[in-house]
Amino acid sequence: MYEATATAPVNIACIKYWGKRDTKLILPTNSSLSVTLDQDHLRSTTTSRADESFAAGDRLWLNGKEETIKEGGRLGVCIKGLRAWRKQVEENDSSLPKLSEWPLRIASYNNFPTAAGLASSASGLAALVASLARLYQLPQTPSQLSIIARQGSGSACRSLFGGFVAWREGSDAAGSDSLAEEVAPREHWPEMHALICVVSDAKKGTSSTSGMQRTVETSTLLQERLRIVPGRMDAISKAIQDKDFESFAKITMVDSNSFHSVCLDTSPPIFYLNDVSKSIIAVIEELNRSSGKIIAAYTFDAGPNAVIYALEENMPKVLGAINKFFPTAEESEDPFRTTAEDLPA
Ligand code: 2P0
Repeated sequence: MYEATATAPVNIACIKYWGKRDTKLILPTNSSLSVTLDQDHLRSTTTSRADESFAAGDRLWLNGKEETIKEGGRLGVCIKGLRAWRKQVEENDSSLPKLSEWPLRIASYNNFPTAAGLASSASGLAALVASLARLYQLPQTPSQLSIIARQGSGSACRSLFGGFVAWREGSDAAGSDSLAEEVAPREHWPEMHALICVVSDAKKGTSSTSGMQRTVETSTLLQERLRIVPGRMDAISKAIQDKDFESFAKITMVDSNSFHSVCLDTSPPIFYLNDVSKSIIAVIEELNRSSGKIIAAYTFDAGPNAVIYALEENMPKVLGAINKFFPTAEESEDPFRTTAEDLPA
């Protein structure tokens, strides 16, 4: 029996992926850029085993519950792609065991609620691809593996790298250049911290996959977004290189708002933000105004939960504001008793 385990963290996009130009190959309508969170908090861990004596057919468990691996489905495509690479490696070296011919057993765990708008598909698929690549001892680089992970879930390709990561939309119809690349490693800007505010851990209403397809089909505003995003990709990459927090934050917030605007411009409209999310926006805008400079950036994905980026030195101030206005249930029966207007100048 051969076995390998890999972990992959969640990534949170600053420039959002929203829309596919090819739904089968998962090719995006625009490039995106994200920050991969540290391993110790939100992550998926996947163990893959190959054994000649396993009954025929691959099987997979997600958080202890068996999931069907459909032929041609997203998981099936990832497994097939990695197996094909292993087969090539075996053909070049006949001394290797024929792992590509053996059935697989795969178990994956998240250390956070699945489908709570916390990008579980990204870390899950990235951990799956990383564990199989390790099991099969593939020589591929993380960028090459990201091409496979992308076909499991678009945002998963970015979780194969730590730090600041770009997913290039690419121009090839087959998707060979639609891959993830490191913009800067975590160590380049270790002062960058992320605060996750779980507004709701309920499963989200409109899935990203169906929501973004509806946006592509019905939103005219999306065309304007697609015109603007390339400039934002360049500007935020430069902000990261220069460790220019204010520029990074401005672009992150405006792109989150642009993404939620195209959701609203979709027919029927998609609402991911709730009243608490909108109050968090107000608190952060007011915190930045009263600080005389931008010290925090909010961003929201396909759900109401906020992620707030801030430099380590400013995180106590951000936490203070969030805790004041959004005390946890134990601290207050009425989380709405104060408003952004009450924030001290
Ligand atoms: C992102 N999201 O860039 C954006 C922002 C959600 C909002 O990537 O259909 O789960 O599997 O490719 O990757 C969520 O989309 O969609 C996503 P599929 P995915 O993080």
